[in-house]
Amino acid sequence: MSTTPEAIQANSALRHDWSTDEIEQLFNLPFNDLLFHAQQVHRSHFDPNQVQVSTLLSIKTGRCPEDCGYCPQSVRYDTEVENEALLPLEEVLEQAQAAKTKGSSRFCMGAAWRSPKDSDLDQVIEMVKQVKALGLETCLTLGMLTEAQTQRLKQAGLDYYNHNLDTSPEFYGDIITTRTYQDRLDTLQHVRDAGMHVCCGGILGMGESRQDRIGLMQQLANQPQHPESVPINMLVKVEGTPLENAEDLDPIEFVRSIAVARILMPASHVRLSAGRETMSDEMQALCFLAGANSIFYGEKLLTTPNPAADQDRLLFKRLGITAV
Ligand code: SAM
Ligand code: DTB
Ligand code: SF4
Repeated sequence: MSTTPEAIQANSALRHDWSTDEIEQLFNLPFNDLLFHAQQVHRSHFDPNQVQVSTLLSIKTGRCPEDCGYCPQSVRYDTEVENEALLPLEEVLEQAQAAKTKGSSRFCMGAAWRSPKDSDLDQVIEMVKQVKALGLETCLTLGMLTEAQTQRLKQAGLDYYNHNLDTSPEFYGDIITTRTYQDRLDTLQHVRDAGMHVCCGGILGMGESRQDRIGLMQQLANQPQHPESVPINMLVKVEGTPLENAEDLDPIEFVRSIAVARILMPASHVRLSAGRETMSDEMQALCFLAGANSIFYGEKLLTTPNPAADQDRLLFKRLGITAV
């Protein structure tokens, strides 16, 4: 594959027709060529020294009926997660204010539901309105949504909805059996139709093959519109889940995947999401060089640890990165 400036310019247009062969060719580039290509695409759409920061809060934790093989919150696995009912509004607002004070621009609220009940949604909508009123962007991840529910969330002013495809259609059934790939695509369509921004990505390091990583990237890039936000998670191996002993993914392959996501979805924020706790500073720096320009900020993801905010501030300082 050519890496001349002209070829890169042509390739950096927003495309929705990526073939698996083309994506494979990107993955197969010499590492330096791939990163150079990704960095050029990145620079044509973003300030390369700015990284968006979001903070996560689990607003309802554990006892989820789904069987996602990576997830510590599934009721089917014996993990150490402490179950918690829907948090009171005041507590959510306190956490949101703290996130804002620490420099987060987006507040993402996650619930361990297969899909929300309409009565749950009433309470969540109040959270969205009030978090927005603090001057933060809002994001929710609550599981599957109906068309009517997405309309209600849009009316409440929700900015982003996170719903991941997680992996390729072929590998998906090895990880989750309680909802289909098509169910996920349907929810994404409802979110898009309601006019909200889509946050959609996946997890690497679940024992999937290179071909599955290619399949995931293809699914993400070939949606009618690229997700505005693309979280790439490295599996956090949690004791008690079926994937607790999954084989480590080669970090270089992870960086390659970030670079491919950047090239395929040039104008999207690619988020270096779960799994940073076990990544070296050098690996994270390579991910930023490959085009990652968003992270989760704060000590905790939903239930698992994330690097301390101080540690991230120091890393950004060493790299000359500004949090936005
Ligand atoms: N229950 C909702 C759902 O599944 O859509 C929302 C919350 S769920 C925890 C959000 C996402 O977190 C999942 O789609 C998955 O991609 C990611 N996730 C969950 N457990 C993870 C783990 N152990 N490592 C990496 N990512 C994980
Ligand atoms: C996403 O792709 N990653 C975040 C967010 N979307 C909701 C969640 C990561 C969860 C990691 C496991 C945990 O902390 O429970
Ligand atoms: Fe439930 Fe979401 Fe965890 Fe799946 S990923 S078990 S749907 S909380």
